[in-house]
Amino acid sequence: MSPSPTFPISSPVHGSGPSRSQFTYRHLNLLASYSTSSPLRVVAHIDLDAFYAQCEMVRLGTAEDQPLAVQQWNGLIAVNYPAREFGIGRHCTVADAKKLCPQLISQHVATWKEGDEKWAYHDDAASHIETHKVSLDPYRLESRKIFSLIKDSLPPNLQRVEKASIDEVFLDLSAQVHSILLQRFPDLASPPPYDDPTENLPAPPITALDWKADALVDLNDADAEADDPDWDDVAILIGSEIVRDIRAEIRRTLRYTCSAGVASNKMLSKLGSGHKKPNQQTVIRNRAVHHFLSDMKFTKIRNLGGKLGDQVVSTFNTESVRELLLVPVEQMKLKLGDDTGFWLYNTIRGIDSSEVNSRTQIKSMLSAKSFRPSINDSDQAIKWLRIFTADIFSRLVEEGVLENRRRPKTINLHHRHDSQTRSRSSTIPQGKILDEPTLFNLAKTLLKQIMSDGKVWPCANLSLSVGGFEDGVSGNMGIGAFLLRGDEARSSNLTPKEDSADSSACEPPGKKRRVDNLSIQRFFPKRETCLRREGEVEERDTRGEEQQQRDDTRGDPGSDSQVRRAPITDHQCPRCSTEFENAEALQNHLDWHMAKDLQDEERGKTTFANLSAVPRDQKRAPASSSKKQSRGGTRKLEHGQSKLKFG
Ligand code: TTP
Ligand code: CA
Ligand code: CA
Repeated sequence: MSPSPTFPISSPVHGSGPSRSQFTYRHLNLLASYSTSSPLRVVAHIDLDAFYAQCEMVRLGTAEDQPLAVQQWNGLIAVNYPAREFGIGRHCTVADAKKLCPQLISQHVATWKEGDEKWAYHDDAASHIETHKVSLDPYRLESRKIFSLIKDSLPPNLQRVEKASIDEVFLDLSAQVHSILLQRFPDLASPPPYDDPTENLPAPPITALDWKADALVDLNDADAEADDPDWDDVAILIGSEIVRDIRAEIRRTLRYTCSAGVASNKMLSKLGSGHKKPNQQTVIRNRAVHHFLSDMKFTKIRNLGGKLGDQVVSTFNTESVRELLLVPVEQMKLKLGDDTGFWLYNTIRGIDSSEVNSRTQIKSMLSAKSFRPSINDSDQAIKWLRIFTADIFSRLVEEGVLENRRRPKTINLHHRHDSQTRSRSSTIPQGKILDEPTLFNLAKTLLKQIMSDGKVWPCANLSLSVGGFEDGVSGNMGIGAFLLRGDEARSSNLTPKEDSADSSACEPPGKKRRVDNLSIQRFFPKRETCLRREGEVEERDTRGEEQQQRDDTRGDPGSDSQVRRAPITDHQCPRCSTEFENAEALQNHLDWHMAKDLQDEERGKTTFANLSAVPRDQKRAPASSSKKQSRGGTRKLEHGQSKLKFG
């Protein structure tokens, strides 16, 4: 077989190389089925550069080199790269940033204004924190466009895309890479010698790969570079070509730049996307993993930034991967427990078998506001409930509530007065289209319930959430069918997705591993742990939202109170490790957890106790809000959105 023209030999390497690959036919076959145990696996992570700032640049049509930051009240939540050159970062106040760069455009995020029916960009928002609430809808909308474009650029039958937050996705490219490998190297499709899948593959008929402009993570050992490429290198190269094309398409069509990492698993690909920014992609070949990781602080690794990371630092008295690599697995298990020790031992060696999970549907949505000063009567509270319901409803529309694709079953109102927190929840009547007035009325009823409970004013925080999402009528049965069939449609079609055909495409990792990992859940944000719980699909669905909510909390919606500044270490959520600027922001966030706990609690029940009070000290939490479907453009809130001049 001659070298494929798609693999131009950029720098021929000496030596004839081994005639057999170190990989087997079985490894190749596993690639086609997204098996996490294939050593040829290819996973990419794409993260938008300075995302909110780019959204504003695109919307406002600013020049590429114009310094711009996104402002929330008097702080900054996103800073574009031209502005970063002036030393401006999230830690800056608007005033400080303007001193550093007088020509900086500081665009305030869109807000819902008390009494308004729709969010908008208000010039005076910064000085009206008491009557405005931040809306991230503009960014969610752009996020969805990007996500759809990514999905559309992949072959429909060979894609696995996980939306990991408002501005990032993981792609498992394994099956697509497998199919391209077979096209380019047809010999690979031949049966293995003796029909034995454990036979080694022939070596790739190439001696050097053309990585174009990719940032290749170096090898520390020059000899390792001299070794001819094996199939894992070729697979990652193909993955990297796919990612380069996707990034070019995002740039061409939507005008955003993003950075990407291409590697053999999620952990490494995420480290890769952050390695060189902006607008670059980093490839971490298997042969480079050791060198790449050993130079790193392990606190940069996913899941090791928070509480677990702190524990590891204090246990082993180092932040360095290189030093931690010297610790034997037995000692890690002894000090951290069997499961955590084993997990850490693998992680710092670049081993991560978590799946890319394309079913990140949201399970709850939350809209909340902390009041400073507190609000004092029900009229004020009701004005906010109107905003919350409009906010949630617009997200429900995007989630397909009008077509009954998905709808929530429960609504929860959470109220804080002094240190006392009260919650009420209720079921959302099924069998008819869920509209905004229905939600608003339910919210008002919940408020009345809370008010009948005793002294409730002044109120420092209100949050409204909906949850218990179920899949609705699917396929071509749209809204008309639902209107006609009502309860009948609901009872026959509201089946959980677990039963749907594609759930089997996301086989969870082996049961043993999931059980093994249970005991390390306490260290991780819910989004990480949920993969390993029972009730796989339900829990897994939370991940996207959790991350989204973390975005939300940082950018605002959840708490609406503080802009997160970095670095922050004092106010970390003990439950999900998110860090906050001060105790109040953390308290708001904990309140949010509690609201979510209540929802989770409710989710477990088949029927709800009618509007019952729920005690405060419940534990556990997921999150809210996120989206993935691209939208049609004709529904009510679409028009609201179209006020924006994106692109
Ligand atoms: P990030 O991806 O963390 O950062 P970024 O996209 O602004 O910059 P980078 O090029 O380094 O990736 O966050 C995505 C968006 O989430 C960010 O644009 C704004 C929002 N966000 C906050 O609102 N507050 C925060 O503290 C962080 C970290 C992000
Ligand atoms: Ca980003
Ligand atoms: Ca990000």
